[in-house]
Amino acid sequence: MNLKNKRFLVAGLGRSGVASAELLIKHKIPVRLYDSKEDFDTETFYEKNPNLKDIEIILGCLTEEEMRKTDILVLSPGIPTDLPVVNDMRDLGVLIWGEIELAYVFAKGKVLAVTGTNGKTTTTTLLGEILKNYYSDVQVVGNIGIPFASVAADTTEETVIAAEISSFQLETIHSFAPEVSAILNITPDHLNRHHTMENYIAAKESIAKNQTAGQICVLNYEDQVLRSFGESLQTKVIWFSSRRKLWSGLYLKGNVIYASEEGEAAEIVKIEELKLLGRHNYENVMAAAAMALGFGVPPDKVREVLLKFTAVEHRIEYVTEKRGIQFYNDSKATNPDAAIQGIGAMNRPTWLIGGGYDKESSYDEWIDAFNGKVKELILIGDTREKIAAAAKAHGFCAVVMADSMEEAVNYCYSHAVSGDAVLLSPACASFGMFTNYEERGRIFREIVCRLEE
Ligand code: UMA
Repeated sequence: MNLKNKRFLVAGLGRSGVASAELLIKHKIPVRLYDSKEDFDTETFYEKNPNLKDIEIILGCLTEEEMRKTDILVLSPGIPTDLPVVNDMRDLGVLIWGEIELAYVFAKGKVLAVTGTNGKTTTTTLLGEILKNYYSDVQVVGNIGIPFASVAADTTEETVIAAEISSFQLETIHSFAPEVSAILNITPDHLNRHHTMENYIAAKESIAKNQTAGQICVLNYEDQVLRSFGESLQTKVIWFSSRRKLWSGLYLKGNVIYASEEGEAAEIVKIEELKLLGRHNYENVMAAAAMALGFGVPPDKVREVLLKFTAVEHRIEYVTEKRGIQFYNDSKATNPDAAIQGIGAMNRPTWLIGGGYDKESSYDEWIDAFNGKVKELILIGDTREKIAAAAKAHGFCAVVMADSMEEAVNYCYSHAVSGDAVLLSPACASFGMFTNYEERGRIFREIVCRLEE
């Protein structure tokens, strides 16, 4: 398809929209921008994105005339694909692409793509580190926070791309075909967006839909949905399992992770040599290793990275599980934007510990992002009254004050039930109670580890 003659409309003016528009401009392709938020601050947007200063922005409702001026609509992942405006444009014959599809069409090199309900970020980060240990030009992109479109123009045939891809992003791919894909697990999530579990599963599974027989799909053998999916695939499947020995694939047996081909097993790493903890992390390790090995990275190059890789500390960092309650340290969320990601990552009812030093932030969007997930908000630090007032103004009244981190953690532990999560994601800086966010996170972890089971 000759894209030079196409008229693009980029919808959603967040990170994906900006990167998509900049990519199109680099290729000298006409583009207009659209955001449904009527009071979107275009002045600040142009200031922050000087490359886009001459590009028209349409806000609020799109008229049919505007729709008809479009050949390809590039949707940001946060925009549902079944909105009336998207349906109307589809009916008018407009092609609906996601940012990932756009980036893929322009990018050179090879893509290794990771999806799944949990563990995507750790697996993609680890995969990126392994690839960097063997290839000289590696990019780590996608849902992890760096839009694929932001690097697509800089790629060459030699570039190797590790991409974290969400179900939202997969809904709008058409030709996207990674050399190696992985689906880590599928459990209910984002059902407000996908409506049914079937739709959510279909979105996740579509990561492999364009892959050919020579390409690879890495799948979790212990996930029933993925087991039957893998059995139906034409693509080569590499299985991994943390529960049983496999004839072919990666598996955890005793304290060793093995890679086996037709019954010939070779040790990759012992779990006590890893710095990542927990069965879910061993699965992430196996998935990243399976992808890298399948792509052609030598086992010793994989192992070198496995030995030194640590969890992304203080960033939605899984601490431990006690009495069925999972604890997460997101101390690095020192502002409401970062804390929105923290709560966004939770898929259990959550006891949220927040508050700290007052940077005069607005907490409204953070509280809106609670989205029914927060059972109670436990507040510490200078900002606690201000956040409590904002929460109340938004109709969220389950707020408790604590005088120390210890009191906050103990409160959560004595009220939470099995299946809940406790998340430290303060939305504020740490000053006043701690030296920095690292100390705050460390103290949280220590208190959690001391809790009696
Ligand atoms: N908007 C509309 N109409 C709508 C909805 C949104 O115009 O109906 C506009 C908003 O007003 C805003 C813009 O769209 O201006 C925001 O777009 P976006 O929500 O797609 O956000 P981006 O900044 O482009 O970030 C997206 C991903 N966000 C979502 O999927 C919600 C980021 O994942 C990702 O890191 C980034 O692209 C780069 O690829 C975040 C996320 O929460 C971390 N992902 C979910 C998750 O991990 O669970 C899937």
